[in-house]
Amino acid sequence: MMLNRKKTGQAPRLASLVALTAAAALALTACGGGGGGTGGGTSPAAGGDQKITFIPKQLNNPYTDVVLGGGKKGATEAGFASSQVVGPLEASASSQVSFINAETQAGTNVIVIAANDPDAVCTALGEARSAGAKIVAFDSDANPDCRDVFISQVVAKDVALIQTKLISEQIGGSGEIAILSATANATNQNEWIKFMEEELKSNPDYKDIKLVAKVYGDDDDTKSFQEAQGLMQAHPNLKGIISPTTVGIAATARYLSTSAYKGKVALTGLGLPNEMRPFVKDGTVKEFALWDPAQLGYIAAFAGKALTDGKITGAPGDKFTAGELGDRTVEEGGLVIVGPPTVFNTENIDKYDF
Ligand code: RAM
Repeated sequence: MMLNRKKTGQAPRLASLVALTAAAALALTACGGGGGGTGGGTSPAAGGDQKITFIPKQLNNPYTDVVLGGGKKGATEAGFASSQVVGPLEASASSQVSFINAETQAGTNVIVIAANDPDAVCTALGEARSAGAKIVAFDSDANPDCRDVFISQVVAKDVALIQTKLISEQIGGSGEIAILSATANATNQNEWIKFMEEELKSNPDYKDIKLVAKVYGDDDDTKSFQEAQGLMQAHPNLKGIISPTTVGIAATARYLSTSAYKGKVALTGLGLPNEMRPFVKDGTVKEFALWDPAQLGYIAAFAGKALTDGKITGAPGDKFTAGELGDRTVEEGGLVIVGPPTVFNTENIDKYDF
């Protein structure tokens, strides 16, 4: 079953997820001032006294809000006594360390983290583990030595291949392209970019496509907008941009939509349907992709529960049940894959509400 909140009204049990997501967003906004902090509050006890804390890359990111909506729902259903969200306001490499340390001090049973840098969080995560915490990485992996499992939204290579295919289709198979990414340290974006570069080099279908620049908007809306503007100035022959981050693609679409490049320079990547809808409808963007972010948080909570209950250790072949999303198996490298990405375009975008 998908956690997709399709507007057609299927999946009634999940109808409340939108509300949960909105609640998480509000809680995060409320705690957003003053350089980050705790957010999300605590959920009512659902048995036991186990605590789970989610540490996203950053709090002020609409994608994060959807992920955490699913996380909160999963934490309650999995039976955690409390769940909370803490984290930095910007996604810099070491910005999560103090939050991890505070969870270690608090005796939190499960820390779920989207690492801003695979190594910068390692010492702190190691200390949390020594104190008894289980570590679930999600969205953006920590160094595998520092966590128990990684809940990966998609097979990394698949999401890279979709983006190269979409850009190739949109620029007619030839011309200059650029990548506008999140932070330069982000584990997830860097892995996708590595696969994209390999594919561009090795697939004969892409022999006439030239990657001329990689720039980083740091998952900051203003910086991403400026980087998009800068790309167009520096590369007047640019035919397309891939932005494998929801923040980057939305900011780039906003820039292109009011520029002379609208409809001429292609833009694809990973975006939230709700943010991208106006740009698909006004012709700035033809097609882009994403998975259902709520599923990521939801499955991470169940994986955390299975770990802290000693039902799994994160070894390949370990199985656990992720509520209504069913059974999941831990793969090689401690990976749990959430599901395939969906491609959104003018035909289907109105069916999705996240
Ligand atoms: C941004 C973040 C996140 C990534 C999505 C696609 O919101 O960088 O980590 O998974 O984009």
